[in-house]
Amino acid sequence: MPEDQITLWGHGSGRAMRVHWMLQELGLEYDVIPVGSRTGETLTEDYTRLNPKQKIPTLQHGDLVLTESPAIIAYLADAFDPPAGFYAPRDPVGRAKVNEWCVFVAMELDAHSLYVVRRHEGLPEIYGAAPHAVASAKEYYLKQLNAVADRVESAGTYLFGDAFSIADILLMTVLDWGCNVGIKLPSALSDYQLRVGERPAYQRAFALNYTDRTIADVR
Ligand SMILES: N[C@@H](CCC(=O)N[C@@H](CS)C(=O)NCC(=O)O)C(=O)O
Repeated sequence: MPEDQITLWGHGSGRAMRVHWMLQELGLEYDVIPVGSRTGETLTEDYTRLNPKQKIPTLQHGDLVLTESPAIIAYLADAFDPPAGFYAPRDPVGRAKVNEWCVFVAMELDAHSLYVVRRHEGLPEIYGAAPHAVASAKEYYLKQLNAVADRVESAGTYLFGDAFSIADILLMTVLDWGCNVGIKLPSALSDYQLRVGERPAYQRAFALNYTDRTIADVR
């Protein structure tokens, strides 16, 4: 594969949306292989060779193959020059603070909260119905969101003030996801969601990622 070629495997999910969005923010050209989750397309021999976890998204950049949406967008922020207004610090403290928010969103809001809802409310036939776990995961998500609402109110437009970052990409995808499973956001975060949703790169990525849905459908 040419060393600068970028290929994104995956569409139709919030995790794939993160990568589409970051690529759009950076204005990069890329090929999309529209592999969907739970379609059987992640289970083929070819795809499993690329991503043994049989999940989307997967990014190829030249010879590099990368999985895990937070790691992929962090790589892209490092590998390419950020556009004006995009906060991609190169110093250890700046990177650590962005990373702190990224890990918080990926662990507390995604893995420990919404993914529990997804598994035990959305896919009971695979993971088993667990109404208590679902109720507690939703409650936990809302509790953790309070910390985010405080930050957004004091920081300004984005998590890091006027500058947009990969932490906002992750946060926005879990806010959309929370709305999609019927969780009402605190007003500071629904304002943030409307504001961030105005970004042209978000809208382009949304159209590419969710070919069968509009933004209104996920909110
Ligand atoms: N931690 C991974 C999660 C990837 C993931 O779970 N992807 C889902 C779609 S959002 C998937 O491919 N599911 C297919 C399956 O579990 O069979 C990431 O953030 O990239």
